Amino acid sequence: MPVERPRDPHARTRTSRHRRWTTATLAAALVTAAFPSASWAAPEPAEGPVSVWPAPRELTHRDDGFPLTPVVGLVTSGDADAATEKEVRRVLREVGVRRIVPAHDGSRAPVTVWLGDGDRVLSELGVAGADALAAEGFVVAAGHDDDGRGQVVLDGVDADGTHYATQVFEQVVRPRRGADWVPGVEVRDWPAMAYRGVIEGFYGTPWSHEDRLALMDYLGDHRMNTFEYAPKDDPYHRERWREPYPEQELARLGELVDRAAANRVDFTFALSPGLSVCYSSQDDFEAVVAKFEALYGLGARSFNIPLDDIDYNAWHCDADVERFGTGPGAAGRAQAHLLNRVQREWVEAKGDVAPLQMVPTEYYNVAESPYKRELRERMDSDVVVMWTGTAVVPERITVAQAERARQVFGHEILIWDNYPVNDYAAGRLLLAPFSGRENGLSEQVAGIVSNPMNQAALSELALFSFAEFGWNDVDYDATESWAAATVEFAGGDAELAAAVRVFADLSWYDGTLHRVRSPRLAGEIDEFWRVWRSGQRAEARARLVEVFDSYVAATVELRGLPDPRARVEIDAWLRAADHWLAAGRAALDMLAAYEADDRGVAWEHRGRVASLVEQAQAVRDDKAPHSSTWPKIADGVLDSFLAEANGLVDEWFGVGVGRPVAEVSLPTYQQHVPANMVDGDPGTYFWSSRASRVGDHVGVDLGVVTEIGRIDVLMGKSGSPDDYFREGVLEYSVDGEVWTALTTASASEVGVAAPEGTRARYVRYRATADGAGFWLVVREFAVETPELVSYTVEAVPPGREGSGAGRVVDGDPATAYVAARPAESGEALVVRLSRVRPVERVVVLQDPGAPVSAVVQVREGPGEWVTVGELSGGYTSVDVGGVPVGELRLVWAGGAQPRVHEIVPVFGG
Ligand code: LTM
Repeated sequence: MPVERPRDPHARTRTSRHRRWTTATLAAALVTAAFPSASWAAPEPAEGPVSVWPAPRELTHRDDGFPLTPVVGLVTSGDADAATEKEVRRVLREVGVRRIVPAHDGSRAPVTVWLGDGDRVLSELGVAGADALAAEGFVVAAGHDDDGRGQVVLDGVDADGTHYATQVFEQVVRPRRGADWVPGVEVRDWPAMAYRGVIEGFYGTPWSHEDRLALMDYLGDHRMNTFEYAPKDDPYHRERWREPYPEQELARLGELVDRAAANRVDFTFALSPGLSVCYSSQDDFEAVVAKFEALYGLGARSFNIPLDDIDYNAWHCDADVERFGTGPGAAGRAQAHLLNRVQREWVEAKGDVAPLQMVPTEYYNVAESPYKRELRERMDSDVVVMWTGTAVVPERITVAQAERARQVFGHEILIWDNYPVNDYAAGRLLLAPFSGRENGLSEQVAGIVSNPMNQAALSELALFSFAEFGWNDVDYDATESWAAATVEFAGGDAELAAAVRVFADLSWYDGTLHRVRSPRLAGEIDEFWRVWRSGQRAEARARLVEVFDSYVAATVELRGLPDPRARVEIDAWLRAADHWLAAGRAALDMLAAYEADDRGVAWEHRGRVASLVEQAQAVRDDKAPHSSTWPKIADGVLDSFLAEANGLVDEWFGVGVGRPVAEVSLPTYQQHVPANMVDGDPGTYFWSSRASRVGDHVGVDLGVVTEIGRIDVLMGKSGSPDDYFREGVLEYSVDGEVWTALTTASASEVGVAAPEGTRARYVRYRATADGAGFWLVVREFAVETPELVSYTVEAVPPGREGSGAGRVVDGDPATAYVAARPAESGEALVVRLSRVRPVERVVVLQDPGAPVSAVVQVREGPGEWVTVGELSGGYTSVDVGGVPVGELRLVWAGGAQPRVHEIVPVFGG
């Protein structure tokens, strides 16, 4: 019979703890009980392929399935422990079996379950037993014996294997009217990796006790056998490692150890002494052992000493310098010394403790080094080394890299996979497929554990795939596994699962495994602009409305996720998504008004866009580090769409024309956008989100070719004084293609006067050396442009703090002058131009929700003001008639508090 690899991501899912059809099955079983012989004549159920996860290596469908009868025989053997027998009894009861008859070598019951062995029946079924399989392997066989009786064999190579066979049996049995059905099936399966599971090893808010308890069940349900307790922000794990756990916390750890054991999960206790340890100290050795002893007393039998994220050039006692010397090689010797003592004097002495694990300080590469050589040559060969790949969060981990890791560390390798951990990506949920791990890694490594997100329940989406990869990395398919994971995550609800996949697109990018931003939405937005530019604007808008609505529908669905913890964890992201998507819809309304040539309505929608973005950016999750910023939703895609739509209408309003626009080649860190470089305020700044490299540049586009004078580039800031280009060249260009150097520099502040008569449209400062790992801050990129008009503003009442009068001429309608108090009649806001120019119109953009009355006046210079119009509503355009203007003002009628976003003189001539 052919070997199949069944995948049906939309199949009903259930776990041993979430079984949901007991009553119906029991009723069906009762009917069968009344007519026992009828059961054999029962028709075949409508069968699809059997769905088992993690996906088995070998699954063969047979045609000799049978219904479960109310009385079932149970034969147990040495490869089954009491817990598994209890489990199989629970499963049988839940599928409607009323009486389980113990038997030694078979029973006369119409159906018999053989737990742990069943060689005779296996040979009747023509199925090979589990004996030759790897540890934890198992065989599940169901079919008719020679007498036509139903036989189920759950044959593990060991007790764990038999337990897993029981889990598979529960997944295989399918509910059916009348009696649950056992399909004829043969499953042979075994794990590829010995360690499969999770390391809670992140920074930020640690998981709650309830999260950890739930995780133990999740691991057990998914054939994962490892939980490593290593939360960076548990003080007793790292900062205060020498101190014993307070009684209450120890009691909780005890509960975790117990729950892990009940799920066949090895609870690995990790202690990180590297911030302060004296490697040669007897006291510190004893402190490590004392901490381990406390956990051993609770039942833990697996231990780890992570030495990641420490400065291995710094010693914490003179004795270490004397004994080991200095430098990374010395660190390797020192660490090997302490670990060997723990392994040999404690682990081995105990006799029932798993080999010690450790995380080397150089955990993120495979380069040969004095440090690794010392570990390789001196550390006890039993110690298992954790390794994250060739980066802290590598996009890919290949078999060749893992092989190299094994060679260079000289020890068994356990992958600490920094996915889906999000402590380095504040505001991001990592919901995309677990990808980039090469099939066949199990040839080189002993296991893989996931470092998950601060959000425990949402991490299960990725953990599902870790379970599959650890069990059978050879056949693993990231996209398929992700689809199956969403179905389980959605409690088997296919629509909800689809919504999870839709929503995940908004939370796709992590900069590491997933470097593309919101691929579906990005594609739709590209298509929108293509169709828009082709002139089919209404069609383009209609399609994008549908797309936004599909995401909105997904957020509504996700509020119904079955796990209440997941609902709480995702809430901030759903709220943020609602605001961003509403902003997207508002932008489309704004573009509709643009099409209809209605500036007033467009301005109202422009205001809605800004306010929705503000609301989105005000949302906070409560877990560190995510509480420090807003939840990221399609950032770089949806916000770029809004910026492009805003830019289009702003230009139409006349805003920003003839003003410098900041241009940068580096990505932006949080809200420190490039526009901050050209806002005239050195208190705001552009900040890159990565280190600068040769070829990176920052600069301005002046919009027109014009005369340029002095140029000042102010980089770095207090707190980040090193965030500047180490070496660079300041250059200008007329066309953006051919550049002329003005000066080179290597300081954080660069200033130079362009030779008289220099004309340019573009000015930039380009890095000619790497930034030595430092990011880039640019407080101001100022270019004197004597031919262009600049503005000064004076306002009575003055602006509120952070909303000064300068905002009315900053070229950004999203910002506003907000008067500190209501204006009195006759008070005014005055805008002075650096040069007198003929003005055709003055556009005033006020808060459309609270427009204030004022008259608009202009004059060329000192002398009489001429009234040219009045403010009316949010958007006002007043004809000036092309007269020369040096100043203009708004004279308030009084009584209300002005909020003016922009004042735009539209020049003639
Ligand atoms: O990856 C390791 C070995 N150590 C730390 C983790 O604690 C942290 O969660 C990840 C992700 O930020 N990076 C690390 O370097």
